[in-house]
Amino acid sequence: MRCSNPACHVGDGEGCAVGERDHATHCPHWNTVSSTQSEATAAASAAEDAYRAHWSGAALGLTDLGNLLPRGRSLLVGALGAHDAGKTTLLVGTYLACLRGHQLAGARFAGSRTLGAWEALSAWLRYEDAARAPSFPPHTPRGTARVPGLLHLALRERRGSFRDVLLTDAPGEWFTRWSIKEDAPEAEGARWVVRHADAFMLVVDCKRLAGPERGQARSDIRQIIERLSDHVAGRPTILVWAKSDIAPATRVRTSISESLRALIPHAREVESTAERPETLAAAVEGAIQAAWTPPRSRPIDAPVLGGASFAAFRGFNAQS
Ligand SMILES: Nc1nc2c(ncn2[C@@H]2O[C@H](COP(=O)(O)OP(=O)(O)OP(=O)(O)O)[C@@H](O)[C@H]2O)c(=O)[nH]1
Ligand SMILES: [Mg+2]
Repeated sequence: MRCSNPACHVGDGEGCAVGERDHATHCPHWNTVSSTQSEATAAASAAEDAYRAHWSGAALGLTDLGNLLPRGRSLLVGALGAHDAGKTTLLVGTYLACLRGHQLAGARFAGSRTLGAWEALSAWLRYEDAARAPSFPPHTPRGTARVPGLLHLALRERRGSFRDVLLTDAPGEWFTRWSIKEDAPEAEGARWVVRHADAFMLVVDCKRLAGPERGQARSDIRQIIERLSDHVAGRPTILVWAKSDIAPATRVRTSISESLRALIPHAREVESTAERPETLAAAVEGAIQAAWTPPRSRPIDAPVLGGASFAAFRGFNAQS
């Protein structure tokens, strides 16, 4: 049985979206369902006196954002890059740094609605026993979703300012497709990220740039930079040289940096490697820091309206 509120998944075993412990009796949305059904659920939930949160801990989708975003300022960091570039590794490294008490952009970890998703990813990196050695998380599945899975970190600064930070964990194939053909149906998720992100991390795979496919890798990266430059419109951008433990040839790196400077001049460059986990969090931190305070709007130019006394009172009259 489902609740009449489309953003509520109480019927799937989660908590009530508006926070009612006994949703069957008190929630106005649930009460719109037939009364015999609600009596049956009321009896069932009376036996279960525990409070359940109205989120599952899995990566967030669009309906979850409707519940989360009204509570305060949020910022969306889009992680762009080809398949296998190292996007998910960057995100997991950031979560693990938060668990160790690391601050991001001067703010402390203050919770997450996607703990289940974070833990599912970071379980791959943890040492359990000798029979199962730690490994990198698996490839992000392409699936059929139209928007990426969003991982959530709530961060609170010492002075009290608070942000819900959403990090996109999208499959690299979306961005490669988008860079080749912007309006391709398979690139819908990439278009969503680029439209909504407050800051971008463009993740570049140093290992691929140093390997036999370096020619193709270089032209793929240039294509993504070029496509992003059409949409970036001044939003903070960080190019992350991921897997920097394997250095590409200097001329390959220089040519990519030159393309970046020509097309997205305000972009910054940082390096990260899983061999030094603190560099993973530092790269993500750079993007969060840059987007923490939204850009100020441009000052309004008050027009000079002539000699009308009302306009003079408003301070618009240059002659008075
Ligand atoms: N040498 C080296 N290899 C790395 C590093 N980080 C990730 N890798 C390797 O790169 C692979 C891909 O990393 P992911 O983080 O899953 O890449 P992704 O960009 O999320 O890939 P998709 O989900 O397929 O788009 C991992 O399985 C590792 O084998 C690093 O810092 N150094
Ligand atoms: Mg991934």
